[in-house]
Amino acid sequence: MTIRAWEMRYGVIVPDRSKGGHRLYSQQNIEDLLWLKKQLDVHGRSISQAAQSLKRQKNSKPIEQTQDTNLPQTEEFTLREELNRQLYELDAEKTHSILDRAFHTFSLQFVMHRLIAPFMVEVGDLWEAGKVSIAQEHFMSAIITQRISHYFRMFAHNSLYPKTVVLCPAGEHHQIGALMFSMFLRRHGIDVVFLGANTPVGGLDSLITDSGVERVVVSVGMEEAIQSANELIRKIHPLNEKLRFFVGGRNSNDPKIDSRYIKVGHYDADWEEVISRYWQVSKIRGQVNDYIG
Ligand code: B12
Repeated sequence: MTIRAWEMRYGVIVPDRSKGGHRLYSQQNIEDLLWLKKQLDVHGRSISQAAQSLKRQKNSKPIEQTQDTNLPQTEEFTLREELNRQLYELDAEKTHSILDRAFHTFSLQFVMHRLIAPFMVEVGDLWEAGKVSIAQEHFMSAIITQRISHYFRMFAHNSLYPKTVVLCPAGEHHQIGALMFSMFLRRHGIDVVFLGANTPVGGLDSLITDSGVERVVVSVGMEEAIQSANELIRKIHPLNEKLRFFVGGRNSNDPKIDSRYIKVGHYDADWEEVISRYWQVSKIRGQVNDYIG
């Protein structure tokens, strides 16, 4: 009865029907049900929170095709559950080894978009529901920031690409999304200066004009940060009309955002398109290969 109620009310488990109208549960349906049950029993979440998380996971857009697509989806769930447990055990070593496993099993993009991003959203849900403290959330954010930053240094950059500054404007403390986009640029060989959270406009002008920066990327998660993102473009844009400005993040579609910003979507596929268009990655890569070849 409970399963049917979950199906009716939350629409997350939708079994096929036999000709006679009986429900036919697939292996995936069963795994989803077990996952939901675990969220309730082990993590003390409500069915509506767990169902929302499951829907979000299922609705997340497919990312670039990698070897990952052949791997069992259950490993992704297991890793996320193990990370979830670390919110309560707060064991840094174990958390790092879970992330080690994730990075060894899946590609960097996959770990960032399919594991870390949805997991952090879950952390936010739990925090909002009073089930996770700010200290637990900080613990996870700090470890994840360290891990992404660690990979950041491993990619060489190519000076033919436009040098890029990535920052969160004043009042914006959420920096993991900006770091993920920086990582993505860096992986494509772009020289990124990552300034991180809560960057005031004062002093940026000299950095941007004196160091050959050609692209400025801003992350706007909080509505309150829109004003500082707009102040930034108002002050910096007139210094060099050739500079291009980009905006991403949860509130980047807000109509209050200065229209000179080029909007970048949330997903990997959008990012690919933007960098090939505005950083001309494939074009320059061709030139480099021609040169080397
Ligand atoms: C971690 C966290 C924090 C940490 C951030 C640590 C850090 N170093 O980054 C700290 C403790 C600082 C924090 C503070 C606050 N937080 Co907080 N936080 C979160 C949490 C749990 C996760 C954020 C995160 O990292 N998500 C994962 C990343 C990958 O997702 P993302 O940032 O959305 O990025 C994705 C896209 O948006 C996009 N993206 C993001 N930036 C960019 C940039 C570019 C250029 C591009 C292309 C794409 C892009 O790409 C990413 C992948 O898809 C969220 C929950 C949630 N739903 O996200 C709440 C959440 C965002 N926080 C919230 C709140 C309310 C706060 C506080 C006000 C709490 C308080 N009372 O103090 C403060 C505000 C601080 C501020 N002024 O910015 C709310 C925001 C609600 C709202 N109004 O929008 C959320 C949604 C929690 C909730 N459920 O209520 N938070």
